[in-house]
Amino acid sequence: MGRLRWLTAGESHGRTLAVTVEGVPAGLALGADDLAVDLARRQRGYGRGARQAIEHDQADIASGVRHGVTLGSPLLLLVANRDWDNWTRVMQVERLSDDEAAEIAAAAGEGNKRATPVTRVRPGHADLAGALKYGFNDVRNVLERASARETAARVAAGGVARAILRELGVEVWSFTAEVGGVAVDPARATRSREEADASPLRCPDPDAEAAMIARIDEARSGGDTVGGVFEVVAHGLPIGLGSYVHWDRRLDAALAAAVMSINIVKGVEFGLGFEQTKRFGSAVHDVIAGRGEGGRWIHRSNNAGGLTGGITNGEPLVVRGAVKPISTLARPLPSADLVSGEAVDKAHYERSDISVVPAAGVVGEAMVMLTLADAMLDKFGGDTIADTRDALDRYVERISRAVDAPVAGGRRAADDALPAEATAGGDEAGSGGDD
Ligand code: EPS
Repeated sequence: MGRLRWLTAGESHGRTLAVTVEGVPAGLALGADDLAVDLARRQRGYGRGARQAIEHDQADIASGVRHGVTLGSPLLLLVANRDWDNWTRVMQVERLSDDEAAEIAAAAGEGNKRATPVTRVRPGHADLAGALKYGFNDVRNVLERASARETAARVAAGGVARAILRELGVEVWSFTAEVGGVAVDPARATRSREEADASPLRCPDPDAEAAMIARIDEARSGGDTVGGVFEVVAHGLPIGLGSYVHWDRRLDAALAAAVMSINIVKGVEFGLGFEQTKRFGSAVHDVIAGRGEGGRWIHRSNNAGGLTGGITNGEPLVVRGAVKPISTLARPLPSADLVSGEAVDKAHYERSDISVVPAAGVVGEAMVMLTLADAMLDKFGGDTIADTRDALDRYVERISRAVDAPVAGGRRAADDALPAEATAGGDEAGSGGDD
């Protein structure tokens, strides 16, 4: 794969986040409004912190689009950090003059947390390993980039992937499946996709959601944080994305890596996931019902989560991400000081979220969409989105047709249409070799 490539840049409190996306087909309708929807969804969710009240994330499309249509050239998307206004000196790009350094030192002396170097590393964060690895004595240099703020840039790029996938008939969404051990009961998941998306935790089960909110409140009152599970679902994928022929072409592996790369994710499952280890094979594998309407192949269940042998199998893709509790706690854990190496009572704390499972689900969608769009372009090409669509349509038509019956002896039915002398000559050459 690697047809759709993208890279983010930006610090949490720097001037802007940025992402460049390369490999987007020409001819795709795209505007900032298309990207705004997911950016806003990422900011919502019960349990989010004070930062989200400051930010109103929007992607400025700086290149790759003209008159509302992609050019096939790289896109550059900029998501400004509004909070930058409060950090201009501390996060300044230019070398500090003596006066500017003195200004920061004076602010730190007066107890300004922003101006004070961070040395009390947070358990569970990248702080300690990151500072040692890159040779920093101020953990700010680590946490600015390790922060999940960077996922806003991923979601902006994910919006581009969503626009590509929509043109190809694929829809991707997600919901909160679990918070703090409280899980959605599928029998009580009465909300429509739209209703769930608009609810405080983006959850389809109202009763479970109330219990999840209680868990978040419990964490908040204890100065604590709480994790959970999100589920991403994709409909409309054709059979045949990814491949079984080599490890780095297996789509499940690519999707797992993409979801696992989200800052807070500690595990990934497809379909029935780890549950299948507890069952016999007969209670796991999806029985193939045969070819249905329009030649579409149907399975009787979807325990595999839409992928078999590293290839999409025509059923909905179902990916779950396990979200750990955020590592910045209002009642900090004991830790150690990076500079002195001594134990300290409390790790660093500025502000944080209590729970981010709904937001992580939106980031999960983005990572899944970027991976799926790449797989689509890999299989169907993509100088223009119309070419991609045409190739997809031709392929879907082919796989919906009846498969030629195999002929005994390995001969293909088509061989029989060859002129008699061609087949006879081949046979003679073969027997000559044996003689
Ligand atoms: C985030 C912005 C951050 C945090 C959060 C995610 O803002 P700030 O650090 O200014 O409060 O709210 O970051 C983390 C959870 C983390 O562990 O770094 C965002 O925009 O998503």
